Amino acid sequence: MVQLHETLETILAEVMRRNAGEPEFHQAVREVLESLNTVIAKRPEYAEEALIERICEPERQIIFRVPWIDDSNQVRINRGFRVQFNSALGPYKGGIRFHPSVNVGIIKFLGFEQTFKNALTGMPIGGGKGGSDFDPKGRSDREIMRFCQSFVTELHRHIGEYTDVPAGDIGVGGREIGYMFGQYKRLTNRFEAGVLTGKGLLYGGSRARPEATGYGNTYFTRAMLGTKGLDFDGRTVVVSGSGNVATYTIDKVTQYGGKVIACSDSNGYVVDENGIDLGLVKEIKQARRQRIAEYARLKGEGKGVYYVAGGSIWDVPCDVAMPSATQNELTGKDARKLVANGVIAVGEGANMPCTPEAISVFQHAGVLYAPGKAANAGGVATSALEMQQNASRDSWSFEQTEARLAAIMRGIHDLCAETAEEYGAPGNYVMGANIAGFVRVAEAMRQQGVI
Ligand code: NDP
Ligand code: 2IT
Repeated sequence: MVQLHETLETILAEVMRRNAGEPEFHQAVREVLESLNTVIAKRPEYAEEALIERICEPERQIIFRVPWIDDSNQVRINRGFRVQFNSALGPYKGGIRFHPSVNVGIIKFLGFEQTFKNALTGMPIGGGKGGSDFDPKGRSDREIMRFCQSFVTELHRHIGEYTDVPAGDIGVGGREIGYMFGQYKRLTNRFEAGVLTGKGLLYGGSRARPEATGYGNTYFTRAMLGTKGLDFDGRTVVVSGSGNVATYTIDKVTQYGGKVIACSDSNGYVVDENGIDLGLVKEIKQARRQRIAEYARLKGEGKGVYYVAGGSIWDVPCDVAMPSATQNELTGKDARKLVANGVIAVGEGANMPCTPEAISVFQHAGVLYAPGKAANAGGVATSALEMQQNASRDSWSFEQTEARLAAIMRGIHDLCAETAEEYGAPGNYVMGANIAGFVRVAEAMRQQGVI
């Protein structure tokens, strides 16, 4: 652990006291504060007027009851959250997560990270995050619809195209956004396309939004490899998860000549030494909504195809690791295993998937490491492009949208690399991303007075 400057240590202690029992939030704040050691030495104005303390305190936190009726007519209760973290750069923007592990600390860490990520994109969006402890697994389509309708019946009064613009995250994809949009429209009597992103193409969605996070991480990781004269071509890659981010990471890595040999879900991982068959993953996950174990069953075990229940996907030797499932899924032990197996780069598709110990292992071993708040920013950046299309009542081609995404990711990569260099930590993308994101948010807040 990096020793914090005295001022920052005091700020962290206060954040931990005020947000007791929220370890993920503490972890996310600590990482950013560690990067600010050099900033406050160089730019002392950023330690004045409680600017850092204000950035660590969400502007607004909403917690609400979500009652709904299941298929057996039983009344169920879940808890809904929206943390509106920071609006210095634009309306709050960030996804909604449906997962039983969701609590206020998880949503807070995600909203905090989102604020800096959104700043890095250069788009006019503030940071927010929401969700529920609702578990969509095994629920019928009708149950999902009723849940989404009830969730938005409360959420609708807090969101809007100029206020707060949610999108998807774990457990929330195109289907759920559709149900939420439909209910928002009924409640407000407004076809307000810009209130949600990740919509279907027929009613204001953007081309390339489903692909954007996975594609974006691939562009970022490729740019990072490029700084050492390396590329994906001929490399073996392991991608954890098999949801939205993982799927389109596999797609783009394969297009660049990489061979993705493993992916996973929360039950276990599948290895296919011939290269993961993406069509089959999509059939299992998007059409049938089944477990990844089905992959090995349908392909037939043997000939380089096998499924491992439980276990760690990071035991599979690879050149590039792209964690794309959830927070803290890659531990220090996993990182040591990856390093021993010769990993050269790690690109985070998920939010905070590597533990602090894992990051430290990679950095000390000289492994190229791209933090999620920079590498996975392509999703939210394309959401901002969706808002732009909605505002101008336009619809861009796939090629045009993807070209904008690629340019934004190149911009984020270069900004992080240059900022790391400027602050005396060349090649350290964690420092680069945290400092560049922080400076943009902090500067906008300074110009707007004590807010
Ligand atoms: P999905 O719901 O589409 O997929 C999530 C995948 O991760 C599933 O395979 C899921 O397995 C697995 N997973 C989820 N929770 C756990 C867990 N606790 N342990 C092990 N595996 C788990 O979500 P996304 O692909 O959208 O999101 C993945 C990550 O990327 C998240 O960290 C999210 O915050 C981040 N992200 C998403 C963006 C987006 O645009 N969607 C943008 C930027 C970041 P199972 O089905 O078994 O639960
Ligand atoms: O973590 C993320 O950046 C997302 N889940 C996407 C947010 C968005 O508003 O598109």
